[in-house]
This record gives sequence, C-alpha cells and structure tokens, in this order.
Amino acid sequence: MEALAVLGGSPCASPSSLFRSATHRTTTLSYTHSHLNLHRSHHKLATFRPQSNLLSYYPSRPLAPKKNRKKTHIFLPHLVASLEKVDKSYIMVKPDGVQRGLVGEIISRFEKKGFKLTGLKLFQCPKELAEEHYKDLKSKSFFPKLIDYITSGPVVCMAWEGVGVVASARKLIGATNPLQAEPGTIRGDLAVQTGRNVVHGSDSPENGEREIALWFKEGEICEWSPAQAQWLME
Ligand code: IDP
Ligand code: MG
Repeated sequence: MEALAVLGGSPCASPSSLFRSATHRTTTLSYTHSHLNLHRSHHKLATFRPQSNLLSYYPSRPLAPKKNRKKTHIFLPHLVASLEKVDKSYIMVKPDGVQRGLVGEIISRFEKKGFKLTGLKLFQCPKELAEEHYKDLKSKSFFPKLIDYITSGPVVCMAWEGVGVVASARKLIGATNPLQAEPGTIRGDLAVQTGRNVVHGSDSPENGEREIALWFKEGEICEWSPAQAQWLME
C-alpha cells in the first residue's frame, strides 16, 4: 500500500516556485506501507535526503512497465516530520485573532492535538521586531502592509514543543490564503483573507528556534513535563 503525506506550505504555488522560496515550503514524504512499521523501524524516517536531491521525481505508476511510467515531480525538502525528534514552533495569534476573540480557540487547537506549550504572552510588537521576523518577505509589495498589520494591536506569542510540531502546526493552521485553506484548519475555519489570516506558524524547525529566540526573552520559556505525556506517546 502506498501512502503520500504533504505537509505545510501554500497549495497554489508550483513546485519550482516552492523550491526557490525559502518561506513557502511544501514537503512531500512518500513511503510504502511495508517500510512504515512504526513499532520497529520508524527511526528510518528520521533520516532525510540531502538538499541536492530535494527535487526528485517519483513514478506515478511504480509498478507499470518502465516506458509507461509518467515522471511526476515531487518536492522533498528537509522539512519532513521526524517521528522521533522534538521540534519547537513559534505560533502567534495575530492582531485580528486577538481583536476577534479567537485566542482561546486557537490555543486549544494545539493543546487538544497534544503539543506542549512552553511559552505564552500577550505582546505589543514593535516595528523593528516585525521587520526582523518577516525579513525574508522584505522585497514583497505587501511587506509595509504586513508590518502595519502585525503591529496594529497586541499579538499572542506562543512557543510549542513536540515531535513533528512544526510540520503538524502548519497543517493545523492551513494554507496562507484562508479561502484555499481546508475546512478544519484554523485559517480554513476562521478567516477569509490572506492579509487577515489570524495566525502564524514557523515554516521549519530552524525558523522555529530562531523565532522563539526572537520573540521570547531568557526566562520566559518554561520547561515542564505534562502529566498526560504517557497517554500521548507510548
Ligand atoms: P505563512 O504565514 O502561511 O507562512 P508567508 O508567505 O510566510 O505565509 O507570509 C507571511 C504572512 O504575510 C502571511 O501569513 C500573510 O499575513 C502575509 N501575506 C502573504 N502573502 C500576502 C499577500 O499576497 N498579500 C497580503 N499579505 C500577505
Ligand atoms: Mg511563513
């Protein structure tokens, strides 16, 4: 049996544009069921292809004779959810989410999923911090409006921890454009416009670490052991 998982990113971008953009990442993980024995060999999924081999192709009909196989390009960046490594993600309820009274609803999506909250604060973001946070988007025409938006009122800053939390949070959040976000995702359920898409989530484990260090001071992150841990992970 064949399984395919697509994690994070905007569904409307082409694979080549995704490859060029550091901020839009779509991750495709292909595996066969026989390889996915979670009890015995899940550690194999923690090892990923090198960057040079990221844009690969995968035969759409792997069992068909070679000449009949279509070359289907898939994107295989480093952001594949490891089933072992604990990641950190910076999640932020944006000013529209705070103004619309969605803070509790958004926090509870991550809580219910089973991730661990390690940092939480209501915060008025200064312009310089917003610019640093979104520095990869500096050249975009919407950048000034984005900075105005993020600094227009208090945000709720959160640090979340867990196995695969970065990729999973991107799925829980949904596509950048809320009209393209699936129902059931935060943006799919609670927003209608890209410029008012209520929540931010880190797009890679590296950016998770970077953003948490940017938004939280030393001493604001709390290390603790949730009582429910043994009921979430065997
Ligand atoms: P993401 O939040 O889904 O990771 P990014 O491409 O990293 O999406 O963009 C960061 C934020 O910039 C978006 O969440 C959204 O608030 C804003 N943004 C992105 N594209 C546009 C646009 O075309 N118009 C207005 N705002 C945009
Ligand atoms: Mg982003």
